[in-house]
Amino acid sequence: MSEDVPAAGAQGETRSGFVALIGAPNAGKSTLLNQLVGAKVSIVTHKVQTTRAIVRGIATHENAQIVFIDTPGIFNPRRTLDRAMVTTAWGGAKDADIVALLIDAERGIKGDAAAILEKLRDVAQPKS
Ligand SMILES: Nc1nc2c(ncn2[C@@H]2O[C@H](COP(=O)(O)OP(=O)(O)OP(=O)(O)O)[C@@H](O)[C@H]2O)c(=O)[nH]1
Ligand SMILES: [Mg+2]
Repeated sequence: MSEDVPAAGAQGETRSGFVALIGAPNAGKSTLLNQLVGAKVSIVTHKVQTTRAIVRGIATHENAQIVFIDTPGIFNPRRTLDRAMVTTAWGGAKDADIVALLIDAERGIKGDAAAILEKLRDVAQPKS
C-alpha cells in the first residue's frame, strides 16, 4: 500500500491503498468485490461484459482501508464499445497500487486469462 494518510485520533497510523481486480469476462470480479466490501456495490450477472465502467468499493479493517477497483472483463475486442471497455479495464489496473488477477478455476489459465497474464508483463505495479 503506497499511501499513508495522517493518523485519526489516538488509533495510530491509518493505511490505505488501491487494489484493482482484473480478469476475463465472467471471472467473478464483481462477486469478489461485493464480498470483500460486504455490500452489493457492483452488478453481478451470469452474462459476460456486465461491468462496463470502473466501480470502486472500500473495505475497512482496523486502521486500514483498501479501495478495491472492479473493472470490465478483458478479452480480445472487436467492436468499438468492446475496445473502450478493455481500455477502461487496463486503465483501472494502471491506476492501482496492486493488481489482482482473477482466474476462473474451472476454466484455468487459457484463452483470455492467458492473454491477460502475458500483457501483465507491461504493467509496472506489483501483482497478486
Ligand atoms: N461457481 C461459481 N460461480 C461464481 C463465482 N464467482 C462468481 N460466480 C458467478 O459467475 C457469474 C459472473 O460473476 P461476475 O461477478 O458478474 O463476474 P465478472 O468477472 O464481474 O464479469 P464481467 O463484469 O462481465 O467481466 C455470476 O453468475 C456469478 O454468480 C464462484 O466463485 N463460483
Ligand atoms: Mg463485473
